[in-house]
Amino acid sequence: MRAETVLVPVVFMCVLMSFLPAQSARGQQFSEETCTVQILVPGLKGEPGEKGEKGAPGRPGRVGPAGQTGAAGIKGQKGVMGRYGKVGPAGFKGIKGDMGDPGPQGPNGEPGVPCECTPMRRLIGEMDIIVAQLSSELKFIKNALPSPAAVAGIKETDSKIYLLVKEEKRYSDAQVYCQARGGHLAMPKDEGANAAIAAYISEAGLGRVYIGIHDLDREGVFTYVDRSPMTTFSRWRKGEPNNAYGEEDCAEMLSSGEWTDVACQPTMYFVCEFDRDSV
Ligand SMILES: [Ca+2]
Ligand SMILES: [Ca+2]
Repeated sequence: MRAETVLVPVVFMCVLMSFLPAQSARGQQFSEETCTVQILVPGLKGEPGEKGEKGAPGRPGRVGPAGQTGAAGIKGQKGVMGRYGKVGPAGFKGIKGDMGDPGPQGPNGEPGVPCECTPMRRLIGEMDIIVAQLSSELKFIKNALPSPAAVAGIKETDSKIYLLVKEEKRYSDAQVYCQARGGHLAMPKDEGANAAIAAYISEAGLGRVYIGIHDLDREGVFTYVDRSPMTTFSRWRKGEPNNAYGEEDCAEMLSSGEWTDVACQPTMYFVCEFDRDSV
């Protein structure tokens, strides 16, 4: 490479000089002497040059293949606590707890306003008595009435309460019915009681009912059903008691208030009697 570089300028110079006009002897001489050298040989190899400076960085290479998966790293530290989650659904109702301790005593109230309390106290006392009486009577009615349809209300006097029972029963069963409710068959012992029972029968539209009079213990000797003697009062109908057919040992009251002796086996309505004090 280096030899070719030297040879080319020599050949070029010879060809150029042959075409140029000869101006002088010196010029002609020079032309002939120069072009006589026809052998062209490469020059000697020169000494190694000095080491060049480091070149600029080359262009980036191509992207290499993906590397292998690395080994597992060391477990990190526990993170900070996260936010609270959403509120869950309500749970089941728990068991009732024990009663708490009594609270402290409250402050004293305001002083009351003076008033005329005596009349009010008296009124309240009277009302208490009425309420107690009504409660007692209500209790009695609930206990005594078999059903509302079976009784034509009750009849009261100052000392007695009468109950007309519209259930037909024999004399003995009627007495049992009245006794079971704390009373007995009606025993009219004075005109007032007799009139009250008679009115009761009449107002109910009835003709006759059993009352508590009989001669079951001794024929012809009538007593009240509680065996108390009949001494000062009686309202026998004219011609009664007659013990008809030899079998009339019980008594009924007519709506007129008069009494007759009748047999004890037939069933009919009856009137019970209760002491007001025991009700
Ligand atoms: Ca008789
Ligand atoms: Ca008779």
